[in-house]
Amino acid sequence: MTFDLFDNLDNSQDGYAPGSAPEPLAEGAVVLRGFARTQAPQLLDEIGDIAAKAPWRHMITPGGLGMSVAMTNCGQAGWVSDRTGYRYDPCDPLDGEPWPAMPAAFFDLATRAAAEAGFAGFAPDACLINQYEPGTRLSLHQDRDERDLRAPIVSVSLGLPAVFLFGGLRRADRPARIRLAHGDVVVWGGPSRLAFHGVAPLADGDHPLLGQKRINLTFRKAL
Ligand code: MD3
Ligand code: FE
Repeated sequence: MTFDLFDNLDNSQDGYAPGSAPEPLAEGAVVLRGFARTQAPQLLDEIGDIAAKAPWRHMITPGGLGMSVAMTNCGQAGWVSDRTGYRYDPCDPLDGEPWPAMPAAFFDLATRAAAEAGFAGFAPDACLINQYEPGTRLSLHQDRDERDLRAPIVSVSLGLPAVFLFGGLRRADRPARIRLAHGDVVVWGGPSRLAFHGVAPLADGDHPLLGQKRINLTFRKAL
């Protein structure tokens, strides 16, 4: 007879038990399955407040194409893209106002996750918030607009599950496919910090908290 502490949870949307051991993905990259699950309703409340001030928008790449991911930001700086390039900007270009402050619950979650993964003292000053609907994808890219690449990036997945593509240091390296579900947190640091990565087109689904959406928070030390 075996006992499963998580027998009572409906994992059908998620597939993984919260609080399980950190799962190494690659050098410097660690998955914390379900780490954000209990805070998710509060995070979603805060995201609603942020989007009321700094609305979701589809940014334009320097190549002139609209991104399929809808984005907003909070914190001292926000990631923006337009015809002139990518940058971190202290203000929302839609209204020239500072981005909404990073909620304490966001900062707390990101610093606790980073510490679990060996990055004690991580102090994010920017949080990019990505919203996906079925069909939305994010093509392979590197995150290299941050000043200090020694700081990790912490990502929090909410809502519908996604297939995350995790490649190598060269664009041509064939990416691994990793399922990221509601509440999963990933810390990307060390040699993984400059890995190419992306998100496969989101599959249809219906999440109890988010309906037909996935939201991803990425915490960065940008400045
Ligand atoms: C690996 N977001 O916003 S999060 C991004 O799910 C971004 O919305 C994806 O890539 C999303 O830039 C993926 C996971 C992630 C974020 C940053 C990374 C993985 C990373 C930076 C370096 C290596
Ligand atoms: Fe990225």
